[in-house]
Amino acid sequence: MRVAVLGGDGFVGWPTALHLSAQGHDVVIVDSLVRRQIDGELDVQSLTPITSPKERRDAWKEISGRWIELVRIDLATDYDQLRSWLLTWRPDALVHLAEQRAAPYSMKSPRHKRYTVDNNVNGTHNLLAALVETGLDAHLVHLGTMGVYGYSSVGAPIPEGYLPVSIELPGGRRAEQEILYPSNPGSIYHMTKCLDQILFAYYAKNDGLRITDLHQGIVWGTNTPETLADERLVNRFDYDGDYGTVLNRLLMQAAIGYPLTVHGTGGQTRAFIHITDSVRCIELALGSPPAGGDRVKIFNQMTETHRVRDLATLIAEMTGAEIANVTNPRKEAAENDLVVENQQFLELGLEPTTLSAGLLDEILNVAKRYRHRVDTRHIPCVSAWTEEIAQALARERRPQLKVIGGEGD
Ligand code: USQ
Repeated sequence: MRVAVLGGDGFVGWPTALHLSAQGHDVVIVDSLVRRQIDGELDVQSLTPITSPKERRDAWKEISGRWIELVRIDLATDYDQLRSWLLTWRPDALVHLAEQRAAPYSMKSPRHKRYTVDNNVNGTHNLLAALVETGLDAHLVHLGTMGVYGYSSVGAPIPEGYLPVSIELPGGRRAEQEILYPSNPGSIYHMTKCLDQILFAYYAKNDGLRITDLHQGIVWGTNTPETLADERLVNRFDYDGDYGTVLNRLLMQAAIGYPLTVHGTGGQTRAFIHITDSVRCIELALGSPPAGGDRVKIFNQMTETHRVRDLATLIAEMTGAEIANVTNPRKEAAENDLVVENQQFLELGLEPTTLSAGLLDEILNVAKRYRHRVDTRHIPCVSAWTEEIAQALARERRPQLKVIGGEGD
């Protein structure tokens, strides 16, 4: 299959491009490389030393004999370039990860809010419009988020995208329907993924586009079998307060002797998936496309749920790290339960990689190896959801780095 990975330079995109290439697909990365620019804007770097786009693709060629082309297009702004590239390359499938994916980054300022909406919504819409204009019948697989649902399950499992409802009609009869599960975004970033859902529903209905939306939980881990094949292929590991996600952050903090930053009581329950499973799910979704005219196919891409404080306790027990309950910069439920259906991927053959101590150790080791690259000023999450929270954060004393021994402890 000819597969384009849009956003293929990013945290999920890069291992996805490698995995699909290893499976024998013809892969091209389409990316504006903006994520590397944002590292510059925030003055942070990935914990792991990622190589340049050219060097990592050269290394892959050396190892696998397979070449991955890179096409620099900004989906949100370069519509004509996108359309002519589609007509030239004629992909069978597109994996769309080319969106600004950090909730804290999307909440930093009005500029960041506007950038996230402009980039994500225009990029997605340009892609849909270009598919219709070019008449290509490519399968579009989009990386959505579990966050479109909000995180409360009202005791019932969150279904895979569609909720059956029964509506009372005049005269006492009832109409049965399936509707998109009600959106309940918790940040501007999550809101853009809710808007994407409406765009997809419309284009599938009106133009018969074949679309799959993957509602993914929090990804943990850093390496996949392909990124482990050579140091130059190493994947990103974001640890900073904007792009770092909770489990990887807590492991990095434990590795350097920084108190584990639990927001509030840590009662937030979230869905998780290991990076290897994330990549495997994308492969499975590509192999199981909807037919033209079908409604959008929606999968819940997660394998387990955990409460933040339970993760912190587990890591503290493993490593002796301290836990710091800090002011939560977000406006979110302090405590929630979460039950999620993920039957579709299990039926397609996904064998979940769950959070076993062995794998946590592996990530701890990555973090220990590169701890000299951590800039502790960038660890706290300082992007506040409201002005009131920003003021509370400004009054708070930050956790301090505990001095620990040298390499190898
Ligand atoms: N949290 C802490 N301490 C930290 C960092 C986070 O307690 O040091 C808490 C947050 O307050 C939140 C939870 O951990 O309650 C998850 O935060 P996160 O930064 O790990 O995840 P989130 O912002 O939700 O976003 C991440 C990805 C996003 C993806 C989403 C899936 O960045 O691209 O869509 O996970 S989900 O969370 O299921 O919506």
